[in-house]
Amino acid sequence: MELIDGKKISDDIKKEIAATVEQMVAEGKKRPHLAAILVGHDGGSETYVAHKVKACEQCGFQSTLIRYEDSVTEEELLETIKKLNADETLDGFIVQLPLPKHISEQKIIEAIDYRKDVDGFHPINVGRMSIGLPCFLSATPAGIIELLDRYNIDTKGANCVVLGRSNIVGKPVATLMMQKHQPGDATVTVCHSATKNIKEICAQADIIIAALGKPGFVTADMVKPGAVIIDVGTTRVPDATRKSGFRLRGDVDFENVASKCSYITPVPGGVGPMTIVSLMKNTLLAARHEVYE
Ligand code: L34
Repeated sequence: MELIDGKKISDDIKKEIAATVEQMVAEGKKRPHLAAILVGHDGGSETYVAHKVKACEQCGFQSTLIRYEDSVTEEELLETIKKLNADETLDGFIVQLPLPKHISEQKIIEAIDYRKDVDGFHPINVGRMSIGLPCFLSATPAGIIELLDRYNIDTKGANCVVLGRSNIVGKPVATLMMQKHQPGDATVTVCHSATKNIKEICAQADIIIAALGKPGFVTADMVKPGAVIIDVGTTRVPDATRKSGFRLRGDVDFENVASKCSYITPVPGGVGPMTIVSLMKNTLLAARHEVYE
């Protein structure tokens, strides 16, 4: 079994990006600039956005964090998005999800100018991705593809089972895994809460991408010997032995699955850091106008 080291790969990529940025600055160009809108104080969102701000620093980007309380109205957010769309100093921005129930996430996503949508959540980017056109790829799926690529994992013709059908991970990663080139070219099955025989389907898989948010869901009996396991879950579970009071658990029963597979991503240190670095890659692409005018 080989551990897929997302932390190391993401550090390598950040260095590559930083070198490119210094070259841009030496040529008199401005530093890439990313803004993030964070609503409320969800522990996970606070951590992820803090990681994004820190990654901007490491890449030599300018960053702006805009915070609102949970009580912010949809109108206020839409107004801010309008300003960010028009702000020429800004290359891209994101609105960290989830949002409070009284705000329509879809309405917010669709208000973002797709040329600044470095999350790749706008229907134009999603649609372009699904037919293989240049676009901003959403960060978690792009990070997973990058890991498979950097570890030279052969995906052509592989049976790939995706667990979960969310718009931000399950659906797009399934789309990318079936695209007609490496990494991709896989036979993809998407399983979700209504799937029958989920254990049997997983047991046939050469690659399992688990993105359901159910800690320890993928158990050893569901894993074919030699399979590749990508664990997207990062659920906070109570842990009295930790200072924070919780620890992170993936969707895979790592202790029992690890010895059975060929490659596995740890939690933390697997897909999470790749999500952050994929956002940095998109921001660089936006600053260099490499996807859209
Ligand atoms: N708009 N909302 C928007 N864009 C995104 O790309 C996200 N996502 C998901 C949730 N909402 C979003 C993230 O940023 C998930 N996500 C994310 C980002 C980073 C990490 C995990 C999820 C991450 O860094 N995980 C670390 C551990 C972090 C910790 O200590 O809690 C890891 O090593 O897995």
